[in-house]
Amino acid sequence: SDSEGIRLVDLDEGGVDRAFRSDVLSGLSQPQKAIPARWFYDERGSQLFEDITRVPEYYPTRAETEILRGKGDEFARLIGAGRAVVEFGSGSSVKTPLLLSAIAPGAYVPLDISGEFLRAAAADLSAKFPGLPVHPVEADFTKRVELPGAVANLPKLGFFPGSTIGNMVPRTAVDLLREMRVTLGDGALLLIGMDLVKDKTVLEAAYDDAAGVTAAFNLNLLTRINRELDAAIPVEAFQHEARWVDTYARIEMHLVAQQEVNFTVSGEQFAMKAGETIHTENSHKFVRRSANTLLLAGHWTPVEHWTDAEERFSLVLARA
Ligand code: AVJ
Repeated sequence: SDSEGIRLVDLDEGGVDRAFRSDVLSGLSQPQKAIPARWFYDERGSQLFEDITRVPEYYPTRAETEILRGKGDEFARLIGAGRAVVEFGSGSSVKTPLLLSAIAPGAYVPLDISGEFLRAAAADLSAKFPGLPVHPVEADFTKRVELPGAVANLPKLGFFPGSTIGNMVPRTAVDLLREMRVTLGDGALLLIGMDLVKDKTVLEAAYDDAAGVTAAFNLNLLTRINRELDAAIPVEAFQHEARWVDTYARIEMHLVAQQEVNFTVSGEQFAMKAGETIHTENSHKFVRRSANTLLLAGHWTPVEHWTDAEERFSLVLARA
């Protein structure tokens, strides 16, 4: 592909991901320690996330898939045929084929920061949809993206499933939506997954399953830091916590120190008191109106909301 040989990951002389190290060191230096959720997804973390989508308490993936399976006729009616589907963060998932079968697209453009994921997803989709032009783009979709010339004259449908938008605080989410609006151009549509506010016990269970898969996912971040950033964090001294914070309408995941802990990361020293936490993820939840407000602030006009039968999750269609 055109992007072959371009590295989006900036490694230092020792092979350390500079952005990872700087996010961890600055995040651990704040009064409320915090590490961005994007760093969960090393190989083990990506596997654990896939496992999360199968635990009984974690409903979002099943609910969104139910919508994609059930609303195909309405997607076809409101989206129409011939659009270039631009997927932000190409999942090699079951979701994309469901959308593509419903709407008869003119092209498929998966965007991902990981060339490896990207090529796997592109190969998978090409095999399932022979004749569909597939143009993978290795890109950081949180920034403005230049789409391939081959789709310049096709109207676009942005596809951003999974409620990944919920991992961003509103101001960052709005920035991203505005960049997507510029990337996709006039006449574009956006189909975006947004998880819905619901009973706090259901939400907290979804992020703290009984089998401990989400706990392992959260704790794996510490294991990754130890391996990649020459650190010696005692992982056993931390416990996973998922808490609903109503003011922000979000689930927060934290790693809670069970005792006083002292450790080094890349030669820098850190100390935590018993009960002190590292904030590792936000997962914002929406109601119909808050979803609309976020989209409007992001320069998108809501067109339609679809939910699963239990109204746990929504797919929202918006127009530029
Ligand atoms: C990345 C948005 C799909 O916030 O629900 C799952 C990640 N974290 N369990 C979410 C996640 C803990 C997830 N998404």
